[in-house]
Amino acid sequence: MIVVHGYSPSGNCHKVRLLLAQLGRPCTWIETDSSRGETRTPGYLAKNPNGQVPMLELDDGRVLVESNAILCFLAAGTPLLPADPWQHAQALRWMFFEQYSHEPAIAVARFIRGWTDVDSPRRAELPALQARGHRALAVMDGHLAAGAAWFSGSAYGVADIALFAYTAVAPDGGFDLAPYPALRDWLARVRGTPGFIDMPAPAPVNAARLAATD
Ligand SMILES: N[C@@H](CCC(=O)N[C@@H](CS)C(=O)NCC(=O)O)C(=O)O
Repeated sequence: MIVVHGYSPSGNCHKVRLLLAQLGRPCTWIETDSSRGETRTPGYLAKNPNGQVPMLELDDGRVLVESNAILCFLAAGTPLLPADPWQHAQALRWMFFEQYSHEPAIAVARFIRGWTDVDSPRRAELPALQARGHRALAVMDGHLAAGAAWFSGSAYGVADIALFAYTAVAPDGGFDLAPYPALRDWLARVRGTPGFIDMPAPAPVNAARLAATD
């Protein structure tokens, strides 16, 4: 059976869990708390020298890292990864956008608010991250407001899963989604797709920090 090393409250890891659930594929989930250094042990680094989750391990010992590469691998040959080259490229376009323009701002703002001390110097990064994250959210909202229903080409798929992960929890990073009605409608559409599962809640200590106002 497929093994996923993942940290449950991580959006990057939840992408993999959500896709597997929607494909109806069971997995063995090995909880690996990246916030406690569990991805930096010698044993883990031997498999993934980049020291991050998620990491997929196949029965034959092959290992795949990078959440969006994992999504493409698992969804290959299914309707969740378009076969048509143009539609396929649209999905990739949004997955690259997610990793460069979206996740580094929105996920990092959420991490700083929920996983660092309230007096951490990293909190000074929040205004710039929030400005960058709002630019990404506005780009997404504009795509949807122009008439697109999804980000994975013409149907729901891997790019929607990739973008959903941290957009759904963007309020944790201090992002108000009220100015983005098309984005909020899309979040609801994703939640309505067959087999959808929500991301597990963070530990109480992290949830309490996320709930506090800055
Ligand atoms: N580009 C990577 C990012 C993965 C990532 O940032 N993982 C975080 C958890 S969300 C992690 O493992 N951080 C631990 C570390 O970097 O030490 C992906 O999409 O898989």
